[in-house]
Amino acid sequence: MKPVDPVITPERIAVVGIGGGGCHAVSTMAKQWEHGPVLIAINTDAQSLSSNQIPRRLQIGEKITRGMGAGGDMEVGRLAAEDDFEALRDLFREIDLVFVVTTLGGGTGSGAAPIVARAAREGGSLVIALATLPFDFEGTQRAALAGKALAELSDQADVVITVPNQALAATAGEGATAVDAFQQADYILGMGVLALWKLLVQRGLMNVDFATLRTVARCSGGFSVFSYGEGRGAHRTADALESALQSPLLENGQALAEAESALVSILGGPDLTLREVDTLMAGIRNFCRKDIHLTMGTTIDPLWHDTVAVVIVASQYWRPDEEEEPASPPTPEPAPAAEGTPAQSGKRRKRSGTTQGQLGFDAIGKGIFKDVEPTYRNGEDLDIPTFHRRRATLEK
Ligand SMILES: Nc1nc2c(ncn2[C@@H]2O[C@H](COP(=O)(O)OP(=O)(O)OP(=O)(O)O)[C@@H](O)[C@H]2O)c(=O)[nH]1
Ligand SMILES: [Mg+2]
Repeated sequence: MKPVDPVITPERIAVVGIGGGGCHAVSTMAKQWEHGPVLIAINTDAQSLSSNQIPRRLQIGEKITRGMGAGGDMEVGRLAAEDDFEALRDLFREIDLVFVVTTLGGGTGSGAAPIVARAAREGGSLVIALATLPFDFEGTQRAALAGKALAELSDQADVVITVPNQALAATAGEGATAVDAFQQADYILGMGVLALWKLLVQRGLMNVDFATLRTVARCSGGFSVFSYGEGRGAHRTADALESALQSPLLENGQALAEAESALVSILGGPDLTLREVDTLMAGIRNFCRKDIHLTMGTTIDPLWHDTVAVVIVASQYWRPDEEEEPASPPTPEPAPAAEGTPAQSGKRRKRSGTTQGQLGFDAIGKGIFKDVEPTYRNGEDLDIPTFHRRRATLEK
């Protein structure tokens, strides 16, 4: 296969951490890769921001929060971002693709991330958000707040990849300490982002160009999940495949089985063989619906010698007929949205069958699991589609 010239450079990609957890995850990414996208930390909390090692940092909402954080109030986070909307827009002037990384459940990430996504989209960037959801033990209030934020974020970003902290922690293994679990969480978030930007900028067996990523992002509905697996040595392909497919992040494969579309990124060293790529793809296809819209790419990096990694982004929908509405003129100082009403962006897509905050889950049945015995775990019927179960617990 002929390598394709990259069409986007790392300087035109930004990874933005928002709020305490988001900034922490992005500072971990800074250690994971050397020559990558522009990394930016955004927070209301001046102290937390000053201890972050990322060179590009933006404190928002100084007037409202006095640098003290949003105190778990997403309205404060939203107002903080709206107050500094111009500064946010400036961040994205030369940027084509923005990864918004945030940990929902607090005030800053939950309130500010949708506004940051809007600032990026109004500047013409494609916006892919990775948003963690609170641990179960954090309680229903945080879960509800995260659900509200998720609905708003999904209205502003092209794609929102939800990553439940509970599932992230489970990938760290049973005996893992809280510190281990957070480190593992940040590592996996970083690998998810890395696998996507590398596809665009680094030559591989098969590259995905920016136009393709844009199409995938815009057609694959608002809600996506992702998983990561890696392997080393003789059984690297089988190990990577198994851990990606069985990941708690994909509900042990079920989210992929239900997905209408998926993007697969394979990372390997120069020793990666076509047979291995073939094995990985066949293994993934076996898990999917027959009519899935599958996009894949492979990145070769000398640093990945003897190692194979696979990232799967599985999306609930594939809607090739999505129409882009013309962008309305940017609004430098948008009026604050009424409570519970996601702010309007200048560039909206028509989402057939789905309106803001009303997710079209009711029409979904058990899909390919409709004829099998129900499987219960932690009180949940695992044969009800993952996307449905997840969103059903998140109130707007
Ligand atoms: N994966 C991960 N999740 C985190 C981390 N820190 C916090 N969280 C999660 O993120 C949620 C929000 O916490 P923060 O990110 O600290 O909140 P914030 O956005 O800074 O908001 P305020 O502190 O209220 O201004 C929590 O409920 C946790 O579920 C982290 O380092 N990694
Ligand atoms: Mg904070």
